[in-house]
Amino acid sequence: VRLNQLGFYPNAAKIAVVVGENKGGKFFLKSASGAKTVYTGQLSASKLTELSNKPTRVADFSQFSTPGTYVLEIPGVGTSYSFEIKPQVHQEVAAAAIKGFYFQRTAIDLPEKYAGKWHRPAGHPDDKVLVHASAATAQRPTGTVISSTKGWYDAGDYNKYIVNSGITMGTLLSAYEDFPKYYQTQNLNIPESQNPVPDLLDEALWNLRWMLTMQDPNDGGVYHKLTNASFDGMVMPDKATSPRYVVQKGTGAALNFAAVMAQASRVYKNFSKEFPGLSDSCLTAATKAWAWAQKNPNVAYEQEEINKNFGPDVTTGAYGDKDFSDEFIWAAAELYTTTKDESYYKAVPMLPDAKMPLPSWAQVRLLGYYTLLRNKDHKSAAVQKDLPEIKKRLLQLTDGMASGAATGAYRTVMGRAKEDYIWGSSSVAANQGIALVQAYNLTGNKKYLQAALSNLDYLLGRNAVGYSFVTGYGDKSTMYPHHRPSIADGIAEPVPGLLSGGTNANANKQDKCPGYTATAPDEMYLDSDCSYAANEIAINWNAPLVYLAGAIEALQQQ
Ligand code: 9MR
Repeated sequence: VRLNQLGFYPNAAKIAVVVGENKGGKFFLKSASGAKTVYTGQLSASKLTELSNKPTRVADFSQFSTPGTYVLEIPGVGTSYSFEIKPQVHQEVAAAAIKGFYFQRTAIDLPEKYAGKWHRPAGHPDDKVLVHASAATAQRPTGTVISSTKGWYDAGDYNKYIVNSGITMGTLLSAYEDFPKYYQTQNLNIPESQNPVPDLLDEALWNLRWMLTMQDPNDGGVYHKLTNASFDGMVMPDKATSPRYVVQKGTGAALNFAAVMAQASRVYKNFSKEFPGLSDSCLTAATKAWAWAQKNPNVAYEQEEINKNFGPDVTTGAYGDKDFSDEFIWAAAELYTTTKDESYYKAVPMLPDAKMPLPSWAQVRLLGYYTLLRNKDHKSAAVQKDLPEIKKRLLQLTDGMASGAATGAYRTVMGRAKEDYIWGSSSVAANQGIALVQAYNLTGNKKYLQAALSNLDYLLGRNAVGYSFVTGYGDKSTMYPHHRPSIADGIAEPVPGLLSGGTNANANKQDKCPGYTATAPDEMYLDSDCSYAANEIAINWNAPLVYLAGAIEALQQQ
């Protein structure tokens, strides 16, 4: 019995999916003890979809709305985990997903007071980082020592990548821009919780401060990443002490940086009392990086090429995007929105084709479109002309998602096509959810919100493998993520609030971890720390979870 293992809002859809052969039949919603039946319903006829190799039946008890703790009983199949029906049913997981970033902090002790049993000493101060030969300039020759401290670990590894920080920060800052009231009162129990700034923005600032150090003040260019030469073993952060490098500057890094800094300048301007000068510094940094990218519009980070020419060889994550048309769109949209200077908008083909590609680290076009849609105060005639078209395209995209949810094996938007099950597919589900929330914000049409909720249900257990992909949340959740601290700390439970990359149709071929048994794309998942292609965690996956869970909580009364 597959369902959101946390539960349901009283007035929203409530769906469970029963996997197996049986036809039809009744289901019973019972009080948690099993003593009392509170609702009886009819399972849908079983259905075999192309993607899933198992037939499924649907138990829909949306009509039942009384708060409480319940189980679902399916005769001949079994009983579900117990779950709740209540308001704010995702409040804790929404907060935990942000707290997950606190656990990823470099360069600071995580004391028990904030980190509970996952407390640990600081790792990677990054106050003595070497300029790699690939990044050498006259002012900063090979081996120059720079300080590039703070920031989050990218994922299960200990490196810091500008490109991936881009979409992560953009998504978190957008969560705040879309739902400022919701975040105003949230308390995450982090070191900065006592200041008047929303904890989400305090947490994001930890990474923003690092990003600022990745710009070379001499030319405005931005280093692609701060990294070891090769991945660390499965050890705690403070035990991983090999030399760290900043590597070649690139167009992707410069534009991701420019976009984030321009957005941050806007967001932190409201907190100039707490952070004097920050907003201005961000904007200056953004314009310098933009200028660098104008002069260097096509510098890709090609790791193999770099290793042919420079040493030491760098073999960590590449984030090797080669197409920067979408990064230009995003950076232009942010710079225009913050400065109101139309020349940024006009510098780039903003609607190069009719595509609406779902956001990922390599594809950030929609982040720019979301920003244009959410900021209503447009003086630019060029923007005013394009906006109706952008809105139309977004609604086309999300209409397809919303109608698709009704036909899938698990009645989620996620999994309409095999292509959804890629490396980090959990972020596909979450980013589909964000697109749907954007559509809801534009139209007020609840069908978008319901469809978005179906993907939160997916992430929390209504999926073919029956896992909640969020560590620490759900009866059967990811326990052995490819996440060095979770494995090395000797604590049974993984660090909480982290989103596993999840089901990945090619994971068995990519990480070759023994133990995969799946035959269908929606079942290729293994809860093992060696399955890095299906069970790593990453900041660019957690961020859309933060957005989706927070948005659903903020909008739950709608
Ligand atoms: O998220 C990335 C995914 O899209 C790629 O297919 C994969 C292989 O290149 O890399 C993923 O990113 C990893 C990064 O390179 C290093 N840190 C961990 C990231 C998540 O697995």
